[in-house]
Amino acid sequence: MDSAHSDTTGGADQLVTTKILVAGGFGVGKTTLIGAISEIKPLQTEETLTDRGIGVDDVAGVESKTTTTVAMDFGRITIHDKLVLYLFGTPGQERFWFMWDELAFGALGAIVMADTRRLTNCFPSVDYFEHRGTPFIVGVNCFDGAERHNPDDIRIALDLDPGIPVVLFDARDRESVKQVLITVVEHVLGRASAERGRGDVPAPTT
Ligand SMILES: Nc1nc2c(ncn2[C@@H]2O[C@H](COP(=O)(O)OP(=O)(O)OP(=O)(O)O)[C@@H](O)[C@H]2O)c(=O)[nH]1
Ligand SMILES: [Mg+2]
Repeated sequence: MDSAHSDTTGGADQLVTTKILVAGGFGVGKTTLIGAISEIKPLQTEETLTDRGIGVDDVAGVESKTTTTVAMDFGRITIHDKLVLYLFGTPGQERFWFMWDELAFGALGAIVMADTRRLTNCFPSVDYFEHRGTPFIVGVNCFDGAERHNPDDIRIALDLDPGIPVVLFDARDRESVKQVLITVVEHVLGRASAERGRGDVPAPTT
């Protein structure tokens, strides 16, 4: 696992900073999530969707969407006085996927966002993190009017490992997003401690 940009090796009193990626298909709500939770004005790289995207950009389900992320989103959230998360949102459209490697560098964990109306759109993100070995969770953004599904059914539909958390949430709601972030941090820590237990990675030095 690549952790060059995250510091989780500090002692109990040290501030730990962690980079978390927010990924998922076009229009699933990545920019919305970071905007809802960031304590700083989020960096956004939105460009207007124009007629040239007709036939290329699938806006089904998010017809009111007028802009798209062309590079990245960035935000920051202090979970508690010892833990700060830096959030990096990926661009959802396939023509910008070449940027994912750069954005993923140093990330300790990821949230793959899904929309049950367009579930297959999150497959490339799931594949990407599985191949990279980056711990990830799936956050199902519950759009108004979208059918609700049980997280276990979604896990089966996505063919996920049983240990990967699947949570339902609302990307516009700060408290709901905070729960998702806590879930991803706990998942990252749980996986790191399981790997240490197997002797795959050394215990952190204090
Ligand atoms: N009803 C509802 N609308 C949402 C929700 N989350 C996002 N939206 C809307 O859905 C659209 C998509 O949101 P974005 O946050 O731009 O999606 P994105 O994943 O960043 O999109 P790209 O970067 O273009 O891939 C926007 O119009 C949001 O206002 C949600 O939970 N419920
Ligand atoms: Mg976006």
